[in-house]
Amino acid sequence: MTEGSWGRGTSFTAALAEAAQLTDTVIDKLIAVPPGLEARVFEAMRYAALGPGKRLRPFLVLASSRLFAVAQRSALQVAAAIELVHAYSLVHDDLPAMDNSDLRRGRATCHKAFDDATAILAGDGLLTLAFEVLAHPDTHGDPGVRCELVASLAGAAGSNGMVGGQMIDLIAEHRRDLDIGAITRLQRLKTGALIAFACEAGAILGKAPMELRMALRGYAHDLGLAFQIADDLLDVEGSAGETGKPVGQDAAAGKATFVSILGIERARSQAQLLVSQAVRHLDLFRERADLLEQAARFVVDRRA
Ligand code: GRG
Repeated sequence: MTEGSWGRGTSFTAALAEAAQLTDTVIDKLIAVPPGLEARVFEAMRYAALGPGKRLRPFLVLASSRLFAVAQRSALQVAAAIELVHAYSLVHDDLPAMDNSDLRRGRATCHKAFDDATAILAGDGLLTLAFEVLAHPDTHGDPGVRCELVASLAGAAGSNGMVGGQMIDLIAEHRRDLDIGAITRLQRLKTGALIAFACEAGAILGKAPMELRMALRGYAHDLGLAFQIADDLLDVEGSAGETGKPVGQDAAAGKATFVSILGIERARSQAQLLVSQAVRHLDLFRERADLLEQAARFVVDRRA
């Protein structure tokens, strides 16, 4: 990014906190509660999008934008858009028809705080708002770039990405015979695709050469899988106090995960291997990618 306080030596923790604060300021303005009866859905959207959370995807958008000197205003619009899509996915994932969870981010899930129908509408509102944001001239002066952002996020979030991954996940709940290849594909779609969009967003905004965009895609691929293995490990080793959501659910449901297939130790070393691989993809950017390197290490060391 061209502005902001991420100078040389900024720690990942400070950068993540700043990304969260800047993105929340944008989202706060985007979801203003109107006076009419429809106010309830806006309140539910705010509850979902502005609740506690790491804002890792916005951070990745800002960090990749920094590599290509993208204007901060542009990067923040995309950071907000991806967080809106992420928030929608969590709201719908928690619904009784899906994971049926009461707890998310250490507090009541959206459908528990409001009701099922409002939560469905809030998810729909968040998803569609994300594309409105990307299509807005504030996001980039070049309509070609805006179109590419819209198409890329739609690809990552839709049935060839997150929605497809969620479908496989729902089917997988009743199948214990999924092998490591099938689980890897499921997770690449369900969580990896959105993470990949976040990492490539800076290259799209900065009209970067394909070689650099591919390097970020490689990084994102390994990062996404490492993130998911860490999530599976937290489900086994973490506590609801740390993660803010119920733990032990995968094992209780007899679901095939990286941990159920590989075991704890091999899953942990596989995650570390993926982090090393992810970092190697950043070689082309040298020290300019230091925050992305720290992010890869954070993803496997996190406790929430
Ligand atoms: C409903 C279409 C649809 C998709 C849902 C993302 C997802 C697909 C489900 C969430 C379930 C889950 C626990 C997935 C594992 C990885 C993941 C996305 C964890 C939550 O992301 P974090 O850790 O959450 O970035 P915070 O709260 O920090 O934003």
